[in-house]
Amino acid sequence: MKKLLVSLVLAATDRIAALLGLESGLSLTDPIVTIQLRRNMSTLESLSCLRKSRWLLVASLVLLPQLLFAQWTASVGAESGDLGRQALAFLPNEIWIHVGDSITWKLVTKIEPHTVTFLIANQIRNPFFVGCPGYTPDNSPFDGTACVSSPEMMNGQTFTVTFPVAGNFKLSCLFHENMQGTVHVLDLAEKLPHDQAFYDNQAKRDSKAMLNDMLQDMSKDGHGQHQPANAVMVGLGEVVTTGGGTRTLSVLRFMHDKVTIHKGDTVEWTSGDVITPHTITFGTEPVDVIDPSANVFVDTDGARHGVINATSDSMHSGFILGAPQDRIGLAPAPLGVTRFRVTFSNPGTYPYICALHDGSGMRGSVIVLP
Ligand SMILES: [Cu+2]
Repeated sequence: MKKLLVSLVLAATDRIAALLGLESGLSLTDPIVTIQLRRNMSTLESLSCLRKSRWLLVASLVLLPQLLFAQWTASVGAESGDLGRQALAFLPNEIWIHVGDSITWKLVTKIEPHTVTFLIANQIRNPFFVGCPGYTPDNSPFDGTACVSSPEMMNGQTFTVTFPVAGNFKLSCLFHENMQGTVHVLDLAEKLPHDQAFYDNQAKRDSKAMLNDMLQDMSKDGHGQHQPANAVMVGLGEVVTTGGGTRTLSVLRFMHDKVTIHKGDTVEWTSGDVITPHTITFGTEPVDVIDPSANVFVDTDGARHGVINATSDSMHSGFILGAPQDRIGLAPAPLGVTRFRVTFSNPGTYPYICALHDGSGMRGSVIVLP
């Protein structure tokens, strides 16, 4: 029993000695061994200190950015309860931050998609389905040298961008041309003009103001050539600007959504929006919503026109949209297709939709009396 205990103690001593970097077989009471032990013990202590400080370093690397660099938030888009009014806007659309800060944009619209996109200077703007080309991951840094873009987003989705260098950067939505913002990235030594609470209030106030804006119903003016009773204004749009760029209010509705005419009469739809295209679509929705269906021809004044003979007929206007703005240094913008006409040969009820916005309730009907 005693022998067993001794051998166990010796084995344990060897194990400890090995752990402390001592050769097996040396006595722990040996003076040289004691010195070596002390030295090794202090190495161990400093190792454990180092380990502790390494953890501190790791913790500080994780925590410090959160302490040093601010995380800002902004919202994208706003809409009325019936989804008919869309504020195509970054809210706020101008924000001042420090180098290293990041901004998280949150999409608050249920029906209208947007992107959060930072194009680089002189980059040709792509449609939303092309992106940068492609899309960058969440938390991408933007320093002005490479494009950063979220994919199509809506309904509570978020996208965060960090800003590692100072500068003034333009923010765009690839869906909506007049939906811009500016991010001013200042050096740490510079004072920021506003805090998060300021931007939250501004976003709330501006989205309310945009959605409650009283737009003039242009359809009441008519244009003299056609009966106002047969005229339908297609959407209404208004572009407004702030110091951070433009933004748009779009009303996704047919203004006189029920029109009653007699057989042989023509109904005329006119675009009231310069940013958001719409369609007038009877019957089956086509795969290509941009172009008109084959049974549509063009009047001499440039308006598209079709003849519907039966309630079972399908007809699609293609996009109708106000002409784009001219810019100095560029060729004049084309007139654009702003009108669509349909002549109804027979009585009946003819429901139609906007193929882009029927989900938000953009529908109408034409009642044709004998
Ligand atoms: Cu529409």
